[in-house]
Amino acid sequence: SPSVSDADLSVCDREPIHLLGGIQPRGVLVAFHQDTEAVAVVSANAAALLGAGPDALLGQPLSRVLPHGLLARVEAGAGPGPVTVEVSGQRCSALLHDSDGLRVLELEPLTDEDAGTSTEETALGAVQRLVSPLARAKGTVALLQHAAEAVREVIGYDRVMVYRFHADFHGEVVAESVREGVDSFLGLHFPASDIPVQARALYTRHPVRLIADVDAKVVGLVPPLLPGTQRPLDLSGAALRSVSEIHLEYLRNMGVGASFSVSLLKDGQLWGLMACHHLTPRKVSAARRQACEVLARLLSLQLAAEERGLEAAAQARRASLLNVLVLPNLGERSPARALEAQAPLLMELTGAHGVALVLGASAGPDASPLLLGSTPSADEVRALVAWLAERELPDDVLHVDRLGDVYPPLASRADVAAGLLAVRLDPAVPHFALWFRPEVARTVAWAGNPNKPVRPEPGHERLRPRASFDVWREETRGASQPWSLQDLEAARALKGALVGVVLRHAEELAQLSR
Ligand code: BLA
Repeated sequence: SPSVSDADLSVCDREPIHLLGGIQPRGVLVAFHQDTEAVAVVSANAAALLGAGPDALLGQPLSRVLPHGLLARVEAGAGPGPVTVEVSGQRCSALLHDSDGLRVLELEPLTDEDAGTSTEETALGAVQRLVSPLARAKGTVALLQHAAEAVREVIGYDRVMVYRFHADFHGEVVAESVREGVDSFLGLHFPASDIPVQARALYTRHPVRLIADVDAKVVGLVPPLLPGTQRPLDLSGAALRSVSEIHLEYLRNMGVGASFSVSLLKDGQLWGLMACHHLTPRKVSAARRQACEVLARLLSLQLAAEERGLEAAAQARRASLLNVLVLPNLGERSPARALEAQAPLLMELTGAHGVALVLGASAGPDASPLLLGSTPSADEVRALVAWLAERELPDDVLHVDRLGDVYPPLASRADVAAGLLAVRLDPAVPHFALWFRPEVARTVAWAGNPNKPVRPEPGHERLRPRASFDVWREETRGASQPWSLQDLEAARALKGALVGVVLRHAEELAQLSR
C-alpha cells in the first residue's frame, strides 16, 4: 500500500507556491520598474505577443515594447479588472498589479468566444446572469445550488462544485452542477491536506485561480531570480502563476483537464471554494473570472447572513428541544420513561448518535443504565461511569473526540463511542448523562477514490495526492466529529434541567432501573 507519512504531508504545506518562478503558457508576463518603465522580468514566451524575446526586452522602457498608449489605457482601467487591448494583431485581456516593488503586466489572448465582445460587456452580462438567481434563492442549499449552476453557465465547465471547509479544514462538496454524463462528487469529503495550509492562506488573499490545461508546459521567467531578493518574482497575485506539480498530478489523477476555483470567504476567513473542473483543457477569460469573483463576494455576504440566521434558528431549536424534553418530565410520574420516548430529541440536542443516562440507583454496581441509540453495552457504560466518577471534571463536563486515547477500554469501540460528551448531574452521587458519537470515517462519505485509483509504481517514492487520503483515514480512525461549543452549552442546559428532575424522582428512578 502507498506509504505516505505526516512528514511528506508537511512538505506539501511548505512548498512555496508563490515562488515557483513560472507561468502558464496561455499568456505573457512582463514586470517593469514603476518610475523608468524599464523591463525587469519577462516570461520566456514573450516573443509570441511582443515580437521580441527576453534578451531584447530586458532593460527597455515598456512603452517602447508595447503598442503606443497601451500601458496608459491599462493603467487608466477601472481598478484591478481586466482591460481589452490589441497586441500583435491579437485581442488580449490585460491585467496589472504590483509585486516585489515592480508593476506586473499580464496579457492573455482572448478566445474567439470572447474576442467579439468587450471585456466590460462580457463581465456585465455574466454578473447579471450570476446575480439574479441568487436574489431569488431561498435557503443556503438553494443558494449554493443556484450559484453552482450560474457559474457553470458562465464558464462552460463540466463540473462546478461548492466545496465547504469543516473546522479541521477537511472539506465537503455541498452543492454541485454537472454536465449530463459527468460523475458527481456531491456529498464527498476530502482531507485537509488536499488544499495545504499555504494554499489556503494564498486563496484567502487572492480569490481566483485558473489552471487552463493541467498538461501545459510551464514557461520560465527571465531572469529566474530577482537581483535584489535572489528569489523568483513573487507571483501571489499573478493570474498566470504556474501551480504546484503535485496538484497538477492530483487533477490528472481525478481525470480533470482544467481546474478553476474561486474562494468563498466569511468574515474574512476562507469558508470554502467554488471548485470547477473541465474534463479537457479550457480557458476562462479574465472578464468571466472577474464576474465569478463578484458572484463569490456576493454569495459570501449572503452566506454570512444566512449562517447568522441559521445559528439563531439552531439556538432556538435547542431551546425548544429542552422545553419539550424537560417540561413534561417535571410533572411526569416516570421521567426516565419519558426521556426514553424522547431519545431522538435527546440525541439531536448535541448531535450525538447515542445517549446513556445513569440516574438514581442505576449508577449502582448492578443497575442498568438507560441506553438510547448507538452506545456501548450496559457493562461498558457502567465501567466507563466508574472511571468518570473517579475523575476531576472541570465544570462537571468531559468532552473528547478520541475517547480511546484517554480511556483505552473503549478504544476498540470507536464504531459507537469515538466521541464522548459526559455531564455529571450530581456532585454527590455518580449520576451522568453521556452522549456518544461514532468515528468520523463511519459518518462521512469520503472520497478515497473519486475517480481513478492511484497506485504508486514500485520504486516511485514521490508523494501521490490520492495516497494522502490514506493518511487522513488513519488520522480520523478512532476520532469523532469534535463537540462544538453549542453542543456543550446544550448539554449543560440539559443538566440544569435534569438535576431538578433527578432530585425529585430519585426514588422512583431507582425503582425503575432496578
Ligand atoms: C490546490 N487543491 C488545490 C486547489 C483545489 C484542491 C481546489 C486549488 C487549485 C485549483 O483550483 O485546482 C483540491 N479540488 C480539490 C478538492 C476537490 C477539487 C479537494 O476539485 C474536490 C472536489 N494536494 C494533495 C496533496 C498535496 C496537494 C497530498 O492532495 C500536497 C502534497 C497540494 N493542492 C496542493 C497544492 C495546491 C493545491 C500545493 C496549490 C496549487 C497552487 O495554487 O499552486
